[in-house]
Amino acid sequence: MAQQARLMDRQAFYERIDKHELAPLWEVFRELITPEPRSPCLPHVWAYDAVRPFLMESGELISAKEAERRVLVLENPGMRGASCVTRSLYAGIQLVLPGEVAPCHRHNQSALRVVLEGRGGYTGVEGEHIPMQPGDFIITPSWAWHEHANPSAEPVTWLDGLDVPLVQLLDASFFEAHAAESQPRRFPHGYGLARHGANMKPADDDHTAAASPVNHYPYARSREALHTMRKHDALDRHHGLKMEFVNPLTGAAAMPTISTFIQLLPGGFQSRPYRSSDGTVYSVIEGHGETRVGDKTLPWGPRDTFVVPSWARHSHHADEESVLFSFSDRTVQQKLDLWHEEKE
Ligand code: GTQ
Repeated sequence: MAQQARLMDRQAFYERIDKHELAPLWEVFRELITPEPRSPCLPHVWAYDAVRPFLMESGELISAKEAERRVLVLENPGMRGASCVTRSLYAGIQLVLPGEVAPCHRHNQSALRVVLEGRGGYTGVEGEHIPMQPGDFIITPSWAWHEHANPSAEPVTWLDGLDVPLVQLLDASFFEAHAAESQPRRFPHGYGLARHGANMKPADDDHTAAASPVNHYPYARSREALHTMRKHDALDRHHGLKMEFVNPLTGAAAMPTISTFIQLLPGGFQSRPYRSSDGTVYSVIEGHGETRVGDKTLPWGPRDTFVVPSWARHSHHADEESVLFSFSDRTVQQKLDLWHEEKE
């Protein structure tokens, strides 16, 4: 009875302080300071074959120009309406139809692209036309002017990954539209890769920036590297053969807010269970397999996208030789001394 009265006194107290924008910590403490990550993010796979018809249908409903960006957002089923694939990251699948230009703009959100379909598109980044081939990884750094164009006869699609929710959390979003649909082209074909992607840098140029000066990591090169290394290197039990994309000037993650990786899993490979505090988005470049996340199984094939939440124990199985691109907020967590992993 005394206990009952005490609880009612507390409730009355909460109601009084509520009017003064005050609340008792002790009622929420255990939801705020959890013993380990407890994410609303759920594991999920978006099969490209299921998304593609809707994407093409959207192409008949709105132009790239009118939409600014014609994208179907990959909404994590545990966070519908929040435009996020993990708590900190956004993902979407973008379509540019033959003859279209998604107009030039810039924002301080950083973006990455993984090309899914089509061979004739390009992204203009700060005056360089970066050709888009399937599997290519392309960076649009924070505040870089960029437009997307498709002068070819086939549709071009790709996976977008942006740090939108992270920037939203910080209330730090800035955006500007360019006066022209396309910015003027200022550089020859392959310029960025020539300048910073040939294991050299311009002598006497000490300039470094948070984002990699290389905005294009062609799949042909990454694939070649993986296959050459595979002839010698032992496989990691948790990751197969996994490489991180880096800024060649610093060795740091290629993007300041998003870590990016590519990994080869040989046919029949079964990875040991693993978890880390960075919720991770995977884009399947080649191969078929499945990823077990807790008690859920995510089957995957080429061009599919799947997400593994923070701290969810998972393991990959490759039915055939497979290549997975992945991205997460790991580099942010590492800079803040927050990142953890656990290997079984
Ligand atoms: O291509 O600039 O998926 O600004 C979302 C926002 C793509 C882009 C997205 C964007 C872009």
